[in-house]
Order: sequence, then structure tokens, then C-alpha cells
Amino acid sequence: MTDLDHAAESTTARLFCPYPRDFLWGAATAAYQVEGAVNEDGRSPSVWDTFSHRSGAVAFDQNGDRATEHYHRYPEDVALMKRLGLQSYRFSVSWSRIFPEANGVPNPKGLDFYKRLVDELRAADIQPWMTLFHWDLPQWAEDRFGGWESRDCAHMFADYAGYMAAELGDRLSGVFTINEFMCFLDKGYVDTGELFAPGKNVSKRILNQARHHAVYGHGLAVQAIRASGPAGLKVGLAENIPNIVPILETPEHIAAAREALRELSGMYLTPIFEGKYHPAYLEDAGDDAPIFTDDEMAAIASPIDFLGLNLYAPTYVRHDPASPRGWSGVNCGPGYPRMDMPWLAVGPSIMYWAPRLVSEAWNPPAIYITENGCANPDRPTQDNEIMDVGRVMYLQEHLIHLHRAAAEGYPVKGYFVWSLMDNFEWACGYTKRFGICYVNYETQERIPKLSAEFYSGVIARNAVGGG
Ligand code: PNW
Repeated sequence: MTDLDHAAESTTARLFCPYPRDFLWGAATAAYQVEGAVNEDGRSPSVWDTFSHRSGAVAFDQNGDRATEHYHRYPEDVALMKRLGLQSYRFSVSWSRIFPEANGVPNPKGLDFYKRLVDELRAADIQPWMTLFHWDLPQWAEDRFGGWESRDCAHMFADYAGYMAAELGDRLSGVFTINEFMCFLDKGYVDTGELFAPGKNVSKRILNQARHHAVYGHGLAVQAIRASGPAGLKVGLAENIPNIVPILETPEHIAAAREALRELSGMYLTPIFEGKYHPAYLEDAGDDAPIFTDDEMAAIASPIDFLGLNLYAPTYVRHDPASPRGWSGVNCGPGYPRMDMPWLAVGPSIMYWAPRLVSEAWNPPAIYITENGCANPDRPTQDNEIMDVGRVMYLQEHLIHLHRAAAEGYPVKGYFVWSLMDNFEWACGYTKRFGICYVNYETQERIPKLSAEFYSGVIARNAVGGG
């Protein structure tokens, strides 16, 4: 076989060879982005309600009051998932629906919504995967003790996690404790340009302490879920790791990439897997480093059943003997391809490198891609079609690289596209559309886009290409 034949064969293989037999295909959303019904059935405000009602905080002063009305339209949405052939759905729970006040008294009506949603999913043969915290901290926790600035937040979170595992655990396929530390801490506690709720501006010292309480909250939640949930309930977290890609596939650049991943995850995933903060993080923090105990570090490193990875944009890294740490970052530079979001540079090989580098660094028992997708300025044609060829391109290229990770034996077990439908995109409001289904925000009509048809085909074939 010539080199050219070999190259052709491997590309074809990525496209047409099936994914592993029991690979799980799904879609994801998050409570505040889709539910609406913010004042119904006893729900109290979260920090995102407060923040989005602050003038100038969100594009066009938009908010999630109505969102996509998933709270009421969930039967229709589950039917849509079924039509698309989805095998799983990752949703998040609004903590302040379950515990509207600080007094620890649960709200049965809030819980009942998630019971109905989960039952509807199971009746449609769609696996429910629940995220406990996707940034919408109850406002009472912010008012009472400054949210994650306080250890109390970690304990309250664990109580809530244990309660949900006891009430719903027997009907779930998996639980994610926390979604993306960076987005509610680094973007919510410090104004670095794109401010998220609660929209504070704290000192480095307080930020580091809040980061510590959040990873501690994750660890306590894992323990509470195991203590209160049914035996065998699987638990992990969903994290947007820095998606390190070595600038070239050579041993030095790959080693540099692995070290960069551990170091840049120094305050989040590194302690969760290693029970210790990365020394470079503590050194950089100096006097602003968090205060912690050995027992807390042990709780943070409670074993998990899987790691969820939210993968969007690459961070290129090179081997660099001139840098004290032996590696440095490489900017994408002008003219680099991007999707319709300032931070969304396109680098499909993240889908290979993230599972590989994470496995080499920490060897998690299983990996799920808990989010991947892109914004595209979608508009229906006169015939009410949404021809989002850009998103089809993005998804196809990413899935080819994910196939490589699976084919090389990294333990990728499933993939959740972000998102099932267009929704409230945080500080961008409704101006950015990430859905594979279009939402008309006037009528709340959902229209599957071309990418939904593409993704349905992938699921049906369990392979990227073919027809
Ligand atoms: C994720 N970044 O957020 C969230 O989990 C979703 O709720 C969100 O809608 C989706 O990605 C799209 O934004 C991110 O700056 C926010 O790299 C920011 C970044 C990445 C992910």
C-alpha cells in the first residue's frame, strides 16, 4: 500500500467506521437557559435572575424569564428528541426550585417537575443525565453568605445533591455535580470582559478561596450522592478544561501539552484527580492562595465514575525550553477560523487531544463529551428551513476526531451536543444560537435545523459519514 492509499483509508475509516457499539448519543441544555417559568410553583430567584435584570448586564437587557418555556413544553421537547433519535438528554436542575429558601425545606412542586421530565424521558427510552449545578445559585445563598465565598455553600450544595440523589437517583443514568467551575467563578467573581452572574469583582484571595469551596462542594456532593442515592448511581462532573492541542504531533510538544493541561487545571481538575493543588498554581497565588485542610483535599479527590468534558475551542501549546515551565501557549493569530462567538476558534482535534491528554494525566474510568457545538447566525429561509451548513461542518469535523480517540482506545463513552435548541446564551442573551433546533422566540416553535438532520443520521448509523 502506498502512503497515499494509507492516508485515504484512514480518513475513510474515521468517516465510515462505526463508533463503539454502546456509544451514547445525546443533547444537553441547562435550567436557566431553557426553562422559563421563573416565578412558578414556588421557585425563588437565582443569581442569574438577579443579574440578568441588572441594566446592561446581558445583551439588550434580555433575561431567562421566558427562555424556551421548557418547563411547560417539555413533553413536546421530549417528543422532538425522540424524533431525532436521541438516546440521552443532559438537563440541569434549578436549585432554587428545590430549595427556595435557606431553611432546608424542600419544595415538592419543584421536585415534581424533574420527576415528570425524567419519567417522560424514560417512557421515550431516552436516558436522563442530570446536572446539579449549572451556575444558577439560589439568590438566598448569595445574600446570606456570599455564595461560594463561604464554606457553607459547599455544605448546602452537598445537602441538595444528597436530596436529589435520594429522590430521583433510581431513575437516572448519571449525575454531574458541577458544570464548568471557570464560568461561575472566574467569569462571575471577577470582571474580565464578559461578566457572568453574580457579577462581583472580588480580590484574588477571595476568588481562590471561592474556587476551593467549589471543588470542595463537588467532593462533598459526590459523597452525599453515594450516601443517599441508590447503589450504583454513577456520578462525575462536567468541566471545560483548557482544550490543549500540541502545535505539532511530536513527542516533545505532546509532553508539553500534557504538562500544560495539569498546570492550567491546577485549581480545578488537578486537585479533583490528584488530591493536591498544582504547585505552580499555589506558587503563582502566593499570599492569595486558598486556605484548606487535608481532610478537605481528601474530600475533593473523592473518586468519580466518569469525567464530562465540555469541548469548544483549542488552546495551542508548544514545547518551549526557554520558558521556565518548559512549555508556552501559541495564539491562533489573525485570520484563524472562528464560529459566531468571539472565543470560538475552530480546532476539531480538541476532540482527540482532550480525551487523550486527560487519560494520560489522570486515567478517569470513563469520559463523556458533555458539551460540544457552536453558535451560528441562523435564520429560517422562506420555506422555514435552517441551512446551518457551518454547524454541520463543525460537528462533522469534531466527530471525526472524536472517532480517532475512541479508535485508539481512550474511554470515550458518549457525546452530548450543545444544544438541543437555541436558548438563553448567558451574557449574550438570545443573540447567539447554539441549537441543532431553531427556536422562534415569538411563537416558541422549534424547527430542526440541517444540523439536526445531520446528527440524526450520525446516531442512526453510529458513524459520522454515509447515508
Ligand atoms: C458553556 N469560553 O459555556 C456552557 O456550559 C453552556 O451553558 C453555554 O451555553 C455553552 O458553553 C456555550 O457558551 C462556556 O469562554 C462559556 O471558552 C464560555 C466558554 C466556554 C464555554
